[in-house]
Amino acid sequence: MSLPTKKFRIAAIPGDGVGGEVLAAGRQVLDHVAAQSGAFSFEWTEFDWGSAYFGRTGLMMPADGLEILRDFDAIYFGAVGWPGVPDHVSLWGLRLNITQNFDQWANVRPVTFLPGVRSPLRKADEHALDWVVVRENSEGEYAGLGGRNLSGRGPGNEVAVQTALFTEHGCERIIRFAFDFARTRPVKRVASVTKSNAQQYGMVLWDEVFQRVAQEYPDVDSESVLVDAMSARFVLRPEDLSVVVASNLNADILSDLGSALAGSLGLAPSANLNPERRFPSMFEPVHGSAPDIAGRGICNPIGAIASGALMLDHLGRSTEARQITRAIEQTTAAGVLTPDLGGTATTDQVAKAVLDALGS
Ligand code: GGG
Repeated sequence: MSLPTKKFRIAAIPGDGVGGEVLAAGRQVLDHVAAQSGAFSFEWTEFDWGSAYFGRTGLMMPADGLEILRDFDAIYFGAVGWPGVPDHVSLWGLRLNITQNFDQWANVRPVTFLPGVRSPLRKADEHALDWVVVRENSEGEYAGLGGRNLSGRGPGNEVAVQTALFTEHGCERIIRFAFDFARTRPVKRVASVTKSNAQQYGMVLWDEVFQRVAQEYPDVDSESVLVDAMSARFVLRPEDLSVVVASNLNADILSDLGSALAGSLGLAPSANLNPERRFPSMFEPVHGSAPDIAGRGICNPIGAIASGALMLDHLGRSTEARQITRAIEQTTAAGVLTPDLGGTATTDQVAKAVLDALGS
């Protein structure tokens, strides 16, 4: 007697630009491993939300979009941002609308060093670099607090305020998440990144919470580093990093730097997690919509495919997640690389190489 197949209901939101191209590649790979396993399948529902939808409706997603998404097992997201729609309108209207309202407070961004990919780091070949940026994803500098026209004095004298919000609860949960995550990794070490010498309220609170929580994890090494020093360390002395935890803005910047150092932003996957599982979590490549290459079939699908692996892990299919990771490694090791990595392969050729590596 065969066991019933588990069906995962996934909302796919390609969004803008290359989002559709990379998500199509990722879905092919996910459907392939599901069919291979025979134990589960995906039921995809695609939503055409994004900047074109905005052009038609004045909204990036429908007013009841969150209600629609709420019952899915996960969200697979492409990219957001397109010329003609101000970036803050598209970002807040779609991606941040979802992450904030579904309390996806932990953004996990592995920095993926792959065989066959040339890194600008001098030491990249000498050390098996492996670090993960854990980004606070609900408050900090992206709390959406502030205002414009505060002086009331009109053009030329405008005053704007952008407030960063740090709550003890928000700091503590992401810092605990980082320590718990470090415990699952070969190198049990957490570096906390702030700019608390200059940002003397919120980031000092963050540092204090970090010192307190660190005492509960004597088996995990910990250190506090200023963001400017950490940026230099990413480039000059990255070999002793494991988990790097930082506020919304700092981690956003550091994870882009990390993936550029790993060879390309196109490689970087991410998971926006609601760890309590009250809401669906969202999986997306770190890169944006890349209008300059959209529609040309040459964008790198690896960030999206690897985000699919993170989604599988979240859904309890870690064996298949690892299979995808290995297939990606075989693909880059074989030199099947898109132009951002110095190669000539198309998006489809990379996806096909990953499928071939997975076998039939
Ligand atoms: N797939 C990620 C994406 O579309 N990012 C666009 C962006 O500007 N994101 C800003 C952020 O990560 O907060």
